[in-house]
Amino acid sequence: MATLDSTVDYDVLIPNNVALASDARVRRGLERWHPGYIDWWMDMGPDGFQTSDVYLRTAVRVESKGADKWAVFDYVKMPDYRWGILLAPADPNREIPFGRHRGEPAWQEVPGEYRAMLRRLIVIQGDTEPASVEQQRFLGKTAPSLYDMRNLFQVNVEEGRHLWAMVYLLQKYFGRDGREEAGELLRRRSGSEDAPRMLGAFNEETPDWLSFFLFTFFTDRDGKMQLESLAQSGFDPLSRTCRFMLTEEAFHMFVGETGVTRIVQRTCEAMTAADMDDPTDVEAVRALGVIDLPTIQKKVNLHYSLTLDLFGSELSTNSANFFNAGLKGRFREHRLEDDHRLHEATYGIPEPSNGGWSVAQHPALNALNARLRDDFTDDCNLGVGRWNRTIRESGVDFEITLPHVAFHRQIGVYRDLHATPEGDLVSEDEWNRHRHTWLPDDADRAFIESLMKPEFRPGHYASWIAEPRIRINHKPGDFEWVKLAEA
Ligand code: BYC
Repeated sequence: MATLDSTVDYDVLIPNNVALASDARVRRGLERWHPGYIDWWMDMGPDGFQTSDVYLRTAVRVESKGADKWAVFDYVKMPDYRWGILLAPADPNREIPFGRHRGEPAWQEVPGEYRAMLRRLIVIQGDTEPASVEQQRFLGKTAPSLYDMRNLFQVNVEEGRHLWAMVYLLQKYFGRDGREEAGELLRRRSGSEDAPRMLGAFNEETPDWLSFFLFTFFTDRDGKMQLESLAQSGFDPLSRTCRFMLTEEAFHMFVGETGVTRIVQRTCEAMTAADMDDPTDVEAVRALGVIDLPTIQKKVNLHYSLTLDLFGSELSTNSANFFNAGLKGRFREHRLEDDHRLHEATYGIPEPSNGGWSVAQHPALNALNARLRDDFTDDCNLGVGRWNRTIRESGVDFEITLPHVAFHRQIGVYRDLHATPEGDLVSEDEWNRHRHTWLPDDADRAFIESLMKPEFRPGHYASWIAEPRIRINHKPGDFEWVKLAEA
């Protein structure tokens, strides 16, 4: 019988609230997968810190009940982290909220006709989780503080747990091919020529801490949008899994947003202290040992555009099929007020017209990726607004903006266009001539890299980033977030 309590059973090899103890087949499958996962973590997880004690958050139940919080904090060596299988509590009356099966009871087993589609969605979601750990594996060595290092490792172990979440679904509901897919998730590698990760942005490098903060701001936010859409799924185990993953995901975006805020704040403080009022005087600002705002803007352009590609093509029959089938909904579908079937509805997509842009209407069912991407942009703009407030309050005259949707796209309806960040269409030659003013070039990368020196003393921060205002679990400023193991 399924566990009614939302507390996790930690007395077993694989902590869970899905009654694994009484599900011998799945338990054996997961126990067989476990050593490969640990091997992968040791090979591809944070390099050089596996024996350090890290002050980590671990989920112990799937919802907070009064004084009993859903997670506890303590020092843990990362390979000993309790990666578990945690699903949000079941609602026995839940119905499929959208698509052609709307109103039918949510599926507790995989609907045969949609098996392949569902497996594909779960595999793609699963593939991104280990990919991000691989992309970030060397960052610990250049952490600007122990606080930031701890946050990086927290994000990493939770991505590891999210992989477990998808592997559980594959093993429990997809039999032999689910087990094979679970193995493949450990075989592919970010950036590999032979066996790359499935989606573009997950094969890019995350070479420095500004990239890390922008990745967690933008790309983890794609994770949030996709998980919100999958949390609506008519396949109830997927919905419940994603709902709990979202609890953890919020922290990842907090890391990204506050990380960039602290960088911007430090830059503005240094400029003000040096009585400098031209933020575009890149060399002079860099000489202060901080990251100039134009370079941050270029990195924003890069990470935002790479992340837009993760939404797939603006017009997609796949997304229409996912929706019609009741497998993947819209962002917070349950809060939307329409027929949740979308047969008559349309959705506007910007397209070039007469040297400018106009909005063309398309069947809403085909435009679901564009809609989710627009919801993503709205969500991003809230955070960008907070960065700009920090700049404004310091008296510096600069504004960070998100580039036009057609800028630097590799996937979807804009991929063959050459658009500037403002959305002007230019020739390929002109675009290439200006590329270095819109996207980071080798000199920008070399400058950022030159700042990436480790700062491992408790309570100290690298020159280019401000101290955080909010600390995890109300710990004091000189708290030893990571107890580094002796070399
Ligand atoms: N790169 O109809 P299309 C996260 C493929 S992040 C390479 O345009 P569709 C996280 C596509 O697979 C969230 N290939 O798009 C964040 C398809 O291939 P097939 C991850 C791409 O299918 C940070 C073909 O092109 N979760 O959690 O409607 C840290 C035509 O596809 C790309 C999900 O994405 C690309 N960028 O939508 C850690 C949710 N884009 O089938 C974690 C699950 C498209 O013809 N996935 N293609 O061989 C989905 O919902 C959909 O698969 C996508 C694509 C939104 C990705």
